[in-house]
Amino acid sequence: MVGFHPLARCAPGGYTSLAVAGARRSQTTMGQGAGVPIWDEQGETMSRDRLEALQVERLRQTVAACHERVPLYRAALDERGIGPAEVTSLADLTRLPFTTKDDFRTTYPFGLFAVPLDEVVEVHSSSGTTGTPVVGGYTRADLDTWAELVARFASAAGVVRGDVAQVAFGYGMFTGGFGLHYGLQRVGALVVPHSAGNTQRQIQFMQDFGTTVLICTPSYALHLGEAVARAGVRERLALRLGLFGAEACSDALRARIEERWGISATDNYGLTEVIGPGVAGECEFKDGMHIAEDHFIVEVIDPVSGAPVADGEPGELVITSLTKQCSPVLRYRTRDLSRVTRERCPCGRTTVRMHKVIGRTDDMFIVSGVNVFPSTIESVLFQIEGLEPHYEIVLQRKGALDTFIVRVEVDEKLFNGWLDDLVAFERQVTETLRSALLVRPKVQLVEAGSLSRSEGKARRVIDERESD
Ligand code: DLL
Repeated sequence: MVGFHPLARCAPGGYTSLAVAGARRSQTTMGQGAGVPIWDEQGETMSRDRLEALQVERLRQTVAACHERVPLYRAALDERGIGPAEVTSLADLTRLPFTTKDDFRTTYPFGLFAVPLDEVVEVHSSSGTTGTPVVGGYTRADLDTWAELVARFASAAGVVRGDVAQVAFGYGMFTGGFGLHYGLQRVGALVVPHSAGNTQRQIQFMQDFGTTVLICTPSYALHLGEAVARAGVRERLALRLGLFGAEACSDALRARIEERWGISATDNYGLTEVIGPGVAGECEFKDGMHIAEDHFIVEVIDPVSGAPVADGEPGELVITSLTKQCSPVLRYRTRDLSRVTRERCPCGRTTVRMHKVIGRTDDMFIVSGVNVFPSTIESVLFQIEGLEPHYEIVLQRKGALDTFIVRVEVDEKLFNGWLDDLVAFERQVTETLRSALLVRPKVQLVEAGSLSRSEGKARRVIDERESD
């Protein structure tokens, strides 16, 4: 990545919004939109002036806690000559130091905690497949905040008391299972804590318990949907909503899932370092995820220079927590690329919205000087008739040259048809990808069902370059 700007010369992602139908029962306050339930009217519809005053006040408290109780933050703040007294407006935010994943790793496991251990009641961690895991801790009050934040996006997506919500995220160190569990119970749903995997049993419980809401990664939703179709039991299910998160879900993938399941699917975003799920989530208008701004300040910066970018421009999300007691974060560099909009949403919420994550600065790869995001490849593939929504990208190195293979499943009918047709189709897919990405991949069309399926976060990119 050195020498290349992650956002230069990459094809833009599309952000079309899909309309959602369906009037909903609601026991919460209604927004100004089409009968949108707003879980926390006060927190979600505040005027800008009030919100910013609250943010400054909470930012000052957070900086005070970090300075007083976390040596790593104290050193960084002292070095910049800034303490809580200097935080008098939101403009002071940019004077604060950035926090990175490395800071979590060098202080592993509890070095960033701002409360004594006997006040910590729960910890979670990221999978740690790429190094030392990062750990987030929660006090009782943090768990309460977390439940509220998840309840916000769950009810914005249409979940109400009486729903039967099956959580197919992993329970354990991953924040997805427990975070959704707490929030959905807060809304009043009956929670089925199934956890990830065991697809046949998921389907059995969905039928037996009358599951109305499915919670998992979008890739697992696809996999589960295929298994339901194979079992021929879709009509026996009461499913109407999908709350998907933890990995990128392009609009094209969402459309496939909604069509196959016949449900309304929403996206939600979060990360272990910050709290887990609950940072942002879509409302029924599905045009960006509402950021819980009374709990987090989200900046968008140029990932190379660190300078802020204008609203609407893509950049790296940087998140500061405002209410987290156990592990507060100052200007955390997420490595997630997205953009924000301040335009008012018809739902009535006044919060800034972040668009779908375009990719991660560390996901992006460079071929012939062009930056390629896996999410762009996905968006293109999923719009081509005849392709199945399962693919993988293999990165290879030939001499000094990086190349990539896009392996994608094809509709059974096409695969079992004429070879000439298949070859022509492969050429068409290659050409479509080339014109969208500005570089030519090697495309391999493979039989439906032949690529591996994931039960959690899908692993789409296989990097074979190191082993050369
Ligand atoms: O994935 C938290 C979560 C759980 C969010 C359940 C939503 C639902 P981590 O395992 O720490 O935490 O992974 C965080 O996942 O930096 C993003 O790169 C990615 N990610 C999370 N949500 C989304 C999303 C959870 N909606 C990392 N779209 C983040 C795209 C997402 N990427």
